[in-house]
Amino acid sequence: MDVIDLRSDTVTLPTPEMRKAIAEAELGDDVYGEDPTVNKLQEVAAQMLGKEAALLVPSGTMANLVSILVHCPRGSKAIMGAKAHSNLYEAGGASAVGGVIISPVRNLDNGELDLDELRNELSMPSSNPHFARPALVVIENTHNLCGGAAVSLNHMAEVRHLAHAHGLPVHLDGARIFNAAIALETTADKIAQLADTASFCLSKGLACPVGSLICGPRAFIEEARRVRKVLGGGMRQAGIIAAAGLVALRTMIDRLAEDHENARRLAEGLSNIEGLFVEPQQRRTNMVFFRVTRGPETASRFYSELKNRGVLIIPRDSTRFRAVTHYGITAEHIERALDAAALAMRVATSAS
Ligand code: TLP
Repeated sequence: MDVIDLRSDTVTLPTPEMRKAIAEAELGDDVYGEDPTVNKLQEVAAQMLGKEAALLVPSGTMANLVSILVHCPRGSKAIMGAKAHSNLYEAGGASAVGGVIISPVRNLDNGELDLDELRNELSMPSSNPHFARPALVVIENTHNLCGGAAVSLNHMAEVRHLAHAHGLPVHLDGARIFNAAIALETTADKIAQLADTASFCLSKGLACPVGSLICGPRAFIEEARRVRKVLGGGMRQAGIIAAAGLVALRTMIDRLAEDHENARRLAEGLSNIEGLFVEPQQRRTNMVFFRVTRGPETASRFYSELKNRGVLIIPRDSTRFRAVTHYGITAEHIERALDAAALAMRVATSAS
C-alpha cells in the first residue's frame, strides 16, 4: 500500500540533487575545522539568519541543548513557554545535563507567551538568595505544539524587549524558521534578528537526512563548539551532512509554501467531516491539529482505521491528533487522505 505519512516533516527523504551532492562532497575533519563543505554551510546559514557565525550540530534537540548550556550557568533558569519543544520533548536535557531549571510560562493558542506571566517571572528579584537566577528566555517559531503557528514579529519584539530590559538574552528555537518566514511574508533574518541566538533544522521540511544549525555572535558559537564536543557531537567528515544542507538552503525553502497550501486544504477538508474539530489557526503553516469530538474510544478507532487505510498521523493526547504536510506529500495525497479520514470516521462512529 502507498502510505501517506503525515506524522511529521521529519520523515522526508533527501532529494536526488541532495544525494548527488552528498556523493560528491568535498570533505575534511570538521573537529579540526577542516571540512570545506561544513564551513561553507555554516557561512551560508549565518548569513541567511543575519548572524556572525553558525555551527552545525546533529539535531534540533542538540541545537537547543547546546544553546541553553552556553547561555545558562548551572542552577540558573531558562524561561520558556510551557508548551515549548525544549520543555516537553527534549528529554529534560537542560536539567539533566546542565543543571538548568526550566521556568514555564503559559503559551497562548497562537504560540505567543503570556506576557503578564513573563513579566511576573522576570520581576522575581535575582538578588534574593531564595530564587534561581533567570539567564535566558526561549521562544519557538513556528510553534509546534501550538498548532504549528507562525508567531508574529511584534510579539517576538515584545519578548525581546522585556528580556533585554532584564539583561537576559533570547534564544529562538527556529526549527521551522523558514516555514515561519513564508507564513509571515518575511525573511529568516528578520525573524532571527529578534533573538540573540537562533537554531534551525535541515531535517524537517527542508528534507535533509540530518542536521541543525545554531547561529549567533562569533564568541557564542566558539563556546557552542566546545559544548557540542562535551556532548559528543563533534563530527568528523560532516560535509556528507552539510552537502545536503547547502542544496536545501538553495532549493527547498520556496516550496514550503506548497506544504502550507496542502495543510490549509487538509484543515478545510477535515473540518467538513462530522465528529472532527479542527483547531483554528490564524497563521497556519504545515501542521493541522484536530480532535475527535466523540471521546477517546472513537478517537483510537479512528486512528487505527485511518492507519489501516495507509494514512499515518500522530496522536498528541487521547483525542487530539497532528497531521503534517511536507516534501513528498502532494495535493492528490491530501485528497486521498481526506477520503480515508471520512471513511475512517464513519467506521469509528458506527462501531460505538
Ligand atoms: N520535533 C519533532 C518531534 O520531536 C516532536 C516533530 O515531529 O515535530 N524544536 C522543535 C520546534 C521541533 O519541532 C523539534 C522536533 C525539535 C526542536 C528537535 O529536533 P530534532 O528532532 O532534530 O532533535
